[in-house]
Amino acid sequence: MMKPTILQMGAYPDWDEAPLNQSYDVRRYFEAPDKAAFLADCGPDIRAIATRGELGASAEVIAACPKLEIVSVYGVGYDAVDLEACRARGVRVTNTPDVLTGDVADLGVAMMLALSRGVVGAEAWVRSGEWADKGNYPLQRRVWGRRAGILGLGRIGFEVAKRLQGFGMEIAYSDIAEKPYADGWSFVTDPVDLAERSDFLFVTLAASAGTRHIVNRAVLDALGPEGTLINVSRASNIDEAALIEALQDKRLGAAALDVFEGEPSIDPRFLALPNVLLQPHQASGTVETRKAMGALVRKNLDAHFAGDALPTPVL
Ligand code: 8YV
Repeated sequence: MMKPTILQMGAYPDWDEAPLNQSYDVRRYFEAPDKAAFLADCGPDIRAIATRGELGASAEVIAACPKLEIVSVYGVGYDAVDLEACRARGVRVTNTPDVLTGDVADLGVAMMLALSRGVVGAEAWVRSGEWADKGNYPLQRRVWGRRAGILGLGRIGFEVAKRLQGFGMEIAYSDIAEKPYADGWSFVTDPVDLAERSDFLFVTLAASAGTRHIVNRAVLDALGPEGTLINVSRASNIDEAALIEALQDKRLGAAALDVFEGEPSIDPRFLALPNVLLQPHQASGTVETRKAMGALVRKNLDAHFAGDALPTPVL
């Protein structure tokens, strides 16, 4: 039987490349020097797109693949997939929820601890010899017992909150509705109110057109000069220009960010800020989780081509 032809939007680890190539005739979009010519050549044969959360599949790519049946996303976020274009054509979409939840929550909490306790700067203090030359590292800020706000109490927000409970933190959250599983955590409807009552504001919302810049100047000002913003969701949830200004003006205390507009190129103004912790979109980046994500991408593709129910459908 002929292998279905699939379009691969970005690189995967070797342990995913091998089985993918075994089952499918894989066309590597990300390696093509001339993307338009590449699509014009192989687009008519493509039956599936295998992509990554941040790469998605644009309306243009989808339109270039008239026989497209399914888009399988390596990631829980599918905001970069043009869902309208898929819906209009009856193209199925899948993602990789659940398998990455714990790791994303872990990194969010690690970022809070690292930033608040100055872990990165303190390590540099030891290595540079400043400890011996200048004495003790400047005092930092406590985490345990302080106030946390969770913007978006979905799977990831819930796991963050559970972890923060272990630090004896006071927890509040915002979401479209009160969650029955948020036992003992305060529900706050307005993100500005949530920020006002938070020392650490975690952004754990699934991104969509409706959540774009939900963290705006008003939210940042409510979080204030003693507050810290932590984003492990998508850059589009935050007004990045307003964030940079608030950090520069010290109207906002600090920010720990795993995602950026236009990543992997980031706004160079971030690099000049002392009050930020910058991460290279690596919240789901453990061997264990990435193996589970790759397996789920293939399970969805395999189920589709076998005519079985999709394990984790979005559309
Ligand atoms: C990945 C992600 O970093 O789950 C998501 O939505 O963005 C990530 O887990 C990404 O898809 C890997 O490239």
